[in-house]
Amino acid sequence: MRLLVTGGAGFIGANFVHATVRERPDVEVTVIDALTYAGSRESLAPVADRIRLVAGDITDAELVDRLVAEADAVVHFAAETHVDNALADPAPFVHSNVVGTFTVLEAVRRHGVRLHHVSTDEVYGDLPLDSPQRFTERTPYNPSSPYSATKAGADMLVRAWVRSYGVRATISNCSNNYGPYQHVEKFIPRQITNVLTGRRPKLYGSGANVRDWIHVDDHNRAVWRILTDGRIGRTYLIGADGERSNLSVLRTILRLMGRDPDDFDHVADRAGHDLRYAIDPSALRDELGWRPCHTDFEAGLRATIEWYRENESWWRPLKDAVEARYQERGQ
Ligand code: NAD
Ligand code: TDX
Repeated sequence: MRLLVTGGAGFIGANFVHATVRERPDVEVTVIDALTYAGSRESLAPVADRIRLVAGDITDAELVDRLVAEADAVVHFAAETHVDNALADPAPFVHSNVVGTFTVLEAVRRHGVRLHHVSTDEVYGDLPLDSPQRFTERTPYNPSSPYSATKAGADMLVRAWVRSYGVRATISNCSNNYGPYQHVEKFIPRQITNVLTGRRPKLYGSGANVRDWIHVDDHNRAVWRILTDGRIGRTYLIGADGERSNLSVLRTILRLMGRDPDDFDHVADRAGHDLRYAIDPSALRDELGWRPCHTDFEAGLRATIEWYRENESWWRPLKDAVEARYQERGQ
């Protein structure tokens, strides 16, 4: 199989490429990635001689058309992904997430190539705390931020291209990922690297907001299951029953790193901050038999902390600029 991976130099995409090279030697991987601030060649360095990396933008229709024509399937991760950046400047989100997905769709339509589109649970908006309600495939879209609105728009384009043009696509909406190679702007790596650089971790608001955590390798195993056995036109929700408040995740990180669990700062809350995300993954489990392997969150967090300790050369060059930007925003 010749597989085109968009955004393969980012967090989830790079882990996907590593796992694919490791576990599926029959798959020929080409990555297209614009190598924005969020993508790096270093994330693919361990597999560099086993894949082809094309530096390019997914809105470059001619380039995308050429790469799609050479592929049997496309897994589409490329996107602008950080909510705080979207609040500060939404323009790149419309460009990459909406126009980028449109460009990929037009190419797979022309060449009849199978597409899996990677999306987020944030398209469903948020849920009240302490309620049994969780997101399912039938939950109406209700995005809150410019990020989730552009991801929702991209999902809608995929659905329309399936129905109107018969494009062979599936969609997955996953909860919050953690693991190696995640950019230090995101919650868990930011706090780990704050401790490692002698800074105090920063919690938005009271920390009562709940996220549903999944290890990135479990997400990527689900993507492979859907790519091989998913029903065309279907949306699958991916989650691992990992609901936790931000406060409890932060206190666990501090404890695992040998710090006082109260040694952090409360900072300005995020505008429009979604309260709670929670995925009901039963359709994926029942129909495709997928189960998460990383069911011990604390063990996964410990391994992630270890990875950041051992790979300072990967994140250190990014850290000061990220913190300077947060400081400007009072966060
Ligand atoms: P990331 O920001 O770490 O990586 C995104 C990658 O896309 C980067 O390598 C970047 O250079 C590339 N990219 C951005 N715009 C591009 C463009 N116009 N052309 C080509 N490449 C471009 O993001 P991530 O966390 O790995 O997320 C990957 C996908 O998974 C996204 O679609 C995101 O919405 C989705 N997702 C993420 C999470 C999460 O918790 N991180 C959860 C659910 C879904
Ligand atoms: O320093 C921080 N302090 C803090 O309390 C940061 C960076 C975040 N937070 C909070 C905000 C959120 O409630 O932690 C939670 C997680 O924040 P992010 O890592 O920014 O993730 P989130 O906004 O939940 O979105 C993530 O999950 C879904 C990804 O960034 C998205 O790309 C994905 O679609």
